[in-house]
Amino acid sequence: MVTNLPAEARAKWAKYSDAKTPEEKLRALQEFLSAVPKHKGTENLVYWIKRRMAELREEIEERKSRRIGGGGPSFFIEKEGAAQVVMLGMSLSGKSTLLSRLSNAKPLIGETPFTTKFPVQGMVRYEDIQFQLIEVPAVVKGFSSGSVWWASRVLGIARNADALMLVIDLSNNPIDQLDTIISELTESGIYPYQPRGYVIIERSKAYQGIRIINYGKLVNCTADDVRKLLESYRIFHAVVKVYGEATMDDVEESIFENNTYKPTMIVGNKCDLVDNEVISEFIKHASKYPTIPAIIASAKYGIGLDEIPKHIFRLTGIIRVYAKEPNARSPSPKPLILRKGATVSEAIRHLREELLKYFKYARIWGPSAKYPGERVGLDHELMDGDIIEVHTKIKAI
Ligand SMILES: Nc1nc2c(ncn2[C@@H]2O[C@H](COP(=O)(O)OP(=O)(O)OP(=O)(O)O)[C@@H](O)[C@H]2O)c(=O)[nH]1
Ligand SMILES: [Mg+2]
Repeated sequence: MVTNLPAEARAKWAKYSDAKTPEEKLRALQEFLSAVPKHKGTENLVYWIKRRMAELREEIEERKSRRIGGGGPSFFIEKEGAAQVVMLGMSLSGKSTLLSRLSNAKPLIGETPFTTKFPVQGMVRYEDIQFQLIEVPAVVKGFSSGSVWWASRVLGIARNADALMLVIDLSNNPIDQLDTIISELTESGIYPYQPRGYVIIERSKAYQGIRIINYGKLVNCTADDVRKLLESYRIFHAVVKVYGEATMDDVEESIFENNTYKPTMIVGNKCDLVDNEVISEFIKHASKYPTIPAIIASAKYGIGLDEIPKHIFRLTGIIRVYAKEPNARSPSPKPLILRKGATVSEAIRHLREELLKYFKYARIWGPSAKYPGERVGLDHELMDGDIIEVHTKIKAI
């Protein structure tokens, strides 16, 4: 990007970052835009600001109409279940059919394009947990530049999801469909695969100064350059996490909250309509995106669908941990939902935060325990299927 913004613009950006309501954000962004010089280096930024402003205007409108009109169809969907997965695909690719097969939802299935005009959600069961699966109105070419009125709303939902499912009609130029959807997403700053390098900035007054954590490494810049850049945007308290090989551009992109990575899977649907050659060509092409798993299915005839919930589970990186009271014979049947890498202390935070104060040790049964009932501390890393028993310094709190 390399924007070289003047100090005035950087200060205006700080105002936007501090804004709370969509109205305040819109006003601050308008001011920021007028302070941004227009040249080649700021083209992307200006484009992004305008898109964000359009989204904010829609959000404001939507809130108003919900207040006035009550419960009509809406693009706002509350998260439910262990994770939210959004289905993206061209019209007629079979999203509604797939949703009705995998979940309790009863969406309208049509032979004419653009049958689904508003998001529809359903719950998908996987063993003892449920995922929320959302069908959104179809993706079309030019989505990332707002070619249709629902584009920015759909992209907003995708940006907010835990994972994405790209639904492709194998009987209709599947390779083209896949490449189009992926390029519309990446153009919008939503990466369905891990980008070469990216940076996440977590801002909080609770942090002392700017701390840089290198999971990957900075390229062509130093930690000090990053600190200076952040300070010029009046960011003084933050943790900066660097993944892969990240440049100063990646740091700047992340200041503008531009890019995000979503774990993604592909469903090649309508396999009943094509021969093996089409399928193997599609699979070969999909493997160009190495971190995106692809499965072949027919929603209409129920082929390949059993695999999908397991794939969703893997994508989201969820682990299930079962809490057990000391002396109880069996753990709670309802798992705590945590993410890969979660430790005992995170499990306790989900269970009952105040137990942390009185924590003495925990006992673990299951995949992460060296032996059944292993005694561990707060930093012990948990795994899917573990049982945890928390022991405190004072009894019965
Ligand atoms: N042969 C075959 N037809 C399918 C399959 N899945 C869906 N269809 C048909 O494809 C058409 C479109 O299906 P929908 O599920 O409504 O497609 P959609 O992606 O939700 O479409 P929009 O809501 O318009 O974006 C319908 O006629 C379905 O019966 C499949 O696996 N095989
Ligand atoms: Mg549909």
